[in-house]
Amino acid sequence: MLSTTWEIASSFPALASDWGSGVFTLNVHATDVSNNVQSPDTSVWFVVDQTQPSTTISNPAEGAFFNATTVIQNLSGASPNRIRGTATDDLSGVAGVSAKLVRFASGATQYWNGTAWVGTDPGYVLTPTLTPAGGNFVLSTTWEITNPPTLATDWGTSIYTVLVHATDVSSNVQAPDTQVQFTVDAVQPTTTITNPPNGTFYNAATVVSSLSSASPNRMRGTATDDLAGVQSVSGKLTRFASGTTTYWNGSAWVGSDPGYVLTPTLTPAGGAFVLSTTWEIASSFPALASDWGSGVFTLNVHATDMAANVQSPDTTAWFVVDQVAPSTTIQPPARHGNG
Ligand SMILES: [Ca+2]
Ligand SMILES: [Ca+2]
Ligand SMILES: [Ca+2]
Repeated sequence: MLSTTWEIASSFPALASDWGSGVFTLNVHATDVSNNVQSPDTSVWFVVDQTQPSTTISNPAEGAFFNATTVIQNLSGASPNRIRGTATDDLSGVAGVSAKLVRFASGATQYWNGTAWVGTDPGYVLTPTLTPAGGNFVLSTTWEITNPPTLATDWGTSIYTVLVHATDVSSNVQAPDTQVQFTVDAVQPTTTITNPPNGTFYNAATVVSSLSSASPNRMRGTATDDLAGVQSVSGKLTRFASGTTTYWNGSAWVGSDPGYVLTPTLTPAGGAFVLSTTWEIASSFPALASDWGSGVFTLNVHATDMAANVQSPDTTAWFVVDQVAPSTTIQPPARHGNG
């Protein structure tokens, strides 16, 4: 017989656990009826890889906050300012990484399909580029998404989740996905000033009892945010008296603007997703009537949210401190008569 086929029909590794993982070589040779033995052997190599690849997401960080400017700078910019991470495999190599970008807005889940947000899950349509390119025995690579939302208006204001998984050359698919959640907040926080009421007149006693005493008799108000949460409130106190504007620097009135040196305390404390809080200037305020002096005062405050959106313009209240008693004079009665 001059031609035949062969097949290993018994005694092979029967189970995946028999095979294990590794690089295998199969050697065969034939022997003819005259006992000539083929040399060298015919051989093939192949890989059995039973282990999933893995991924990390290095940008954005879990729980990150972005505003309309920083989301573009960090996630929609030139490399490396994109959604990115690493992919690794144990043996056969990283073949590809698949990604999905989801947001939760207005009570609905939406999916980025590469050009728009849609209501139906299009699957893992974001195909990151790999550096180095994936392939046989590429055990470590980085991935980067090149088609995220490109404009701040594309991003909008929402809570987002990036989900990624890698597939290896042996078609093992990572499960579950690696994911991070982050927030894009494009909306400024707001503040109110509840004390002093705008346009209030104080004297030496009432300015101290109303603004420089124990809580709640201090300069105070509220701060609110739409999504990311109130991070801080900043305040400035200005006095106009005798034709001159001066600024409270925390301990004295000075001629050059020191900026927003008053740092109110927040109750509850500011932080992620704290949408409503109250603020109070609890320290470094003018404590005594003599600290206040007399004049027309303006209190400026603004809030900053966790996404670094700064309220603009400030919320302001003006008030008067007048410590001088009015004076009266008695006009002598006019003399009558013909002088
Ligand atoms: Ca593998
Ligand atoms: Ca906000
Ligand atoms: Ca007066």
